Amino acid sequence: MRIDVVSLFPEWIAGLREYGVVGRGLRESRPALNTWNPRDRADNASGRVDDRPYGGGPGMVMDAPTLARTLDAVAAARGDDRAPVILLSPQGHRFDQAWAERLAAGPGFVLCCGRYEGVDQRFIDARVDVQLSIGDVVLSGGELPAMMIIDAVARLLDGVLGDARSAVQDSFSTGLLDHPHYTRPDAALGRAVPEVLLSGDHARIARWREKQALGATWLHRPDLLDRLTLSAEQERLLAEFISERGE
Ligand code: 4FV
Repeated sequence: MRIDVVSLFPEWIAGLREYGVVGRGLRESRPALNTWNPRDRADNASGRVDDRPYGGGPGMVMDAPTLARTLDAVAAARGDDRAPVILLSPQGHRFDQAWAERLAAGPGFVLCCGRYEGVDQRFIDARVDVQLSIGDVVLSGGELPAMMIIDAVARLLDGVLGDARSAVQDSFSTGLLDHPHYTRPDAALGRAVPEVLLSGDHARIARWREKQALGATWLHRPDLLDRLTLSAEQERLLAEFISERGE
């Protein structure tokens, strides 16, 4: 897989290679990461890539021709222009685990990071396939959302996570929030580890974890439960969790 990122701060994006399991994956081209600075294709000596908004108003807008020239260079380098072009913007679809799995299953993609007030609408209309948002918040640029997407996708690729089971058992991959996690020491902050986790009975442990994941989702993200059809066993576990809470 190959990911290309268009950003005025390519070194910031490239910094992903330095950290953690995703950094190691990127160093091993899992996925291959390439960055492109639109300034390199500005049509003026000062490397200007933005201008004042037509119709007036505050701030600046990134111009369409410079971004389009940059995408032309990306397509030439990729040897194909079929990779989806994704603009990070508050107007986009909400990025989630399903999007991460969808993108991880594909040949790769191009991420465009806006800055200033945004990009000229004609670039979006002519060259952007999909807009993605990390949430209803206004950031100063698309770089952080782009890095989130690279991280979420890379960790789904074979060989990136130490133990592939981690990704499978991730929150949201099951549609549920994750169960609680414990590690040594077995007494910490005046609290013990749930006995079942010390039992060595893997069936009981799996059942306890499923119940906790259902319970946590019921407590903190009931909207996720609405999207799921629980099995009879899951319904029983959730009812048990709720009754044990004395609710
Ligand atoms: C954003 C978001 C976001 C808006 C104008 C960049 C900024 C500036 N991107 N999810 N929320 N982008 O706030 O993806 O150009």
